[in-house]
Amino acid sequence: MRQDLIDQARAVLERNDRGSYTVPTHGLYPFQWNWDSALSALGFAHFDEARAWTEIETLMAHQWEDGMVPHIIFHQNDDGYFPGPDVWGTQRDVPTSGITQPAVTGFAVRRIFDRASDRAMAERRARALLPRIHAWHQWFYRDRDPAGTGLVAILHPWESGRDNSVDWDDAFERVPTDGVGEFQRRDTSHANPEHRPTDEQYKRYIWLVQHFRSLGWDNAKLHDASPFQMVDPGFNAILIRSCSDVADLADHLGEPEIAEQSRAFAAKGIAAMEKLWNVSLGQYSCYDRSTGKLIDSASIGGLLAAFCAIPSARAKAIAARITTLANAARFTVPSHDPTAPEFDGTRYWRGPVWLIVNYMISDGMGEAGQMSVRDRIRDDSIRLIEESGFAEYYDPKTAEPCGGGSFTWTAAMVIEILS
Ligand code: 9WN
Repeated sequence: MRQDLIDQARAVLERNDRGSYTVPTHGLYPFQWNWDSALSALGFAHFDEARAWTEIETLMAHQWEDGMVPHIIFHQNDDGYFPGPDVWGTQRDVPTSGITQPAVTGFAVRRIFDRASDRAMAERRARALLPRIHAWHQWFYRDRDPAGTGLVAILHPWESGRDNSVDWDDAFERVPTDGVGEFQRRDTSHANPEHRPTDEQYKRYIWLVQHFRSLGWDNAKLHDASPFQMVDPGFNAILIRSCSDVADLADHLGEPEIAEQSRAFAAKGIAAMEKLWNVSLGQYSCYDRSTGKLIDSASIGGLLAAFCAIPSARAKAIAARITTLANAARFTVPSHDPTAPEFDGTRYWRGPVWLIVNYMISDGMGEAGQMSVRDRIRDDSIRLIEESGFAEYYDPKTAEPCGGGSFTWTAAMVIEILS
């Protein structure tokens, strides 16, 4: 049965493989996405190590000169997705978006490196990737943390990867919609509109894109000019974990300067995470840098914090929180607390379970010695696949498959968990 699931997962990866990159799923997302690629490479590595390295190399080949790695690379024309390259207007030879996504690549490279059977290839390819990934991390701490707090801000919900999370609702009230004009969404013709963000949210997503475009996508200006500046614990935890992994890799590959700076980024970030602890929720939560306030939103972003080396008392509290959430839903970990009024079990990041986030949280729980929670998350993830196939996300109460089907990173996580 389990080998059967691994074989099915491999077929999903192969179907979405475009040679040197994979699409998240045919139709809905016809280009290369940043954190999808890094996490999908983990799945490829189990049956084709060279292909896994290529996935990450293709992503990093489109890094901007300032170090930023864009969230979408538009390798070929396809009008099945909105907003396309003409809306972004980033003026690059191979068009890309102008914002970034969670920096999970450092973690993925280290994991693929550690497990590689072809050691010579792994050394060669990791060595070439290391300075590029480090330059991305330097970009984050320079341009997204200009005051040197130790934590970086996202400037667009798409950067978090959790597009319509409840976390952004209040801040989004301050993002205007004037001047946006008419546009035609394409996502709602591929997926059930009830599973997707609302039109009102889309107008604000596009306003931010137009605003940043009017500033020439100059990353030295965007942070201060953005009405949306959000410090997301999950996003920061992923970056911190990647910095720690890059530090270890750099030690191994004889790059002491990269190791030292990466370790300093991680140490400062972990200390600063403490400011995001939300006593009333008993978990981490987002901090709105524009208003200077912690946001009382019980989302999975605050649990994903466990992906980096938070203090053991915090990891224990998160384990307890996940256990409580598990009692309110059949499948852990819902992307929003099922007892909260904003919870919506099928609408994207406002309730559904996502396997990639499950994987990262369970990994963090394992590192923290919280084995029963780790195993519960992994078991629930596989039960979801058995009941509902390789969907983009799932209703945590009913297991209803939501969003796109035959989803690459979902399949990659199944191979990771079962191999
Ligand atoms: C915008 C590709 C991406 C994921 C994100 C997910 C969704 C895009 C969209 O799909 O976002 O980037 O158009 O909805 O929220 O996490 O990387 O799978």
